[in-house]
Amino acid sequence: MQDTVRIAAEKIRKLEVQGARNVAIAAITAMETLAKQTRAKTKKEFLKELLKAKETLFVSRETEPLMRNAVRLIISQVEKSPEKNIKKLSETVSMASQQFLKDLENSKERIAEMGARRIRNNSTILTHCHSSTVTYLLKKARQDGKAFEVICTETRPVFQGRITAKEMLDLDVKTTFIVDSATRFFMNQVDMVVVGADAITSEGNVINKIGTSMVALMAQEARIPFYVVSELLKFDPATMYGDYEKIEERTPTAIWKDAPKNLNVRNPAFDVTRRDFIHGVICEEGIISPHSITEVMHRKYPWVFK
Ligand code: RUB
Repeated sequence: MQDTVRIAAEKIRKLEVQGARNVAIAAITAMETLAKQTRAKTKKEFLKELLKAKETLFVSRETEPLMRNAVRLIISQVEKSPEKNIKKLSETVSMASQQFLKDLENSKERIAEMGARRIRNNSTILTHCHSSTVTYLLKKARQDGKAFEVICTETRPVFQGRITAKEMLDLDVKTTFIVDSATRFFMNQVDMVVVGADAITSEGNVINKIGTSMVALMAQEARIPFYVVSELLKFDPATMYGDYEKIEERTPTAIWKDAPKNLNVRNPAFDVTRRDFIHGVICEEGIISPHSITEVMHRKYPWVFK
């Protein structure tokens, strides 16, 4: 029964599923399938299965609070339910999963709508890595008739920038592809930087693909607005209570396959951009200051803190 979850977790771990949204969607879908296929006889057994799945999914990628918030919410619905019938409890999982996915989709639409208004006609936008939320926003801006150019960083070592570049070309957007280290060279040709997020802390700092904080630093130096485009549920409540967001470190062979023996090759997947570098967070509640993130979360998603 846990096979579905194990397969999903493996795909997430191996980066066959990429980007925080897609990771969360894959995890939610796996939980729903697990609940549908369950052979549990009692609520206790059913919950045990769900908690085991949670453990497997959580270790697949460490820096993914959207997935963790989703899985925690789904399990809490079962815990709270007075129902003992397994079929009914399985339906509870389905309903919670479908609702979460629907809300996630609505957030994406709202983010794109508001964010697209910030894209100026004939401007140049720089983005780092591949964020499906960012590319959807750019697609919306295009559909709204805005003309703009995009500069994509290649995003070593996995080259997610290539996904972004291809998506932009499909939208007929003039696109320039650069190595990560050329970002400063091009920064003075840019009107705005937009990046996605994997995690947002209680202090309003943002964790995104490695190199994002460097791009933010360069944007600040050049006085270019730097926006984070993110669903609020990438907020990690654990950071509120003292925990640091864990930064996933990936295999060194992704950087240098046959590196000399004794060479210390490090491959952190994400870094932290301090809130002071962030012009605004474009989220489903509007374009907000990173300073207000905890307050907004308390208002919009109080269950996250429970
Ligand atoms: C992807 C990445 C993306 C965020 C946001 O890293 O850092 O910017 O996950 O993406 P990786 P989205 O490729 O290592 O998963 O907006 O699609 O959630």
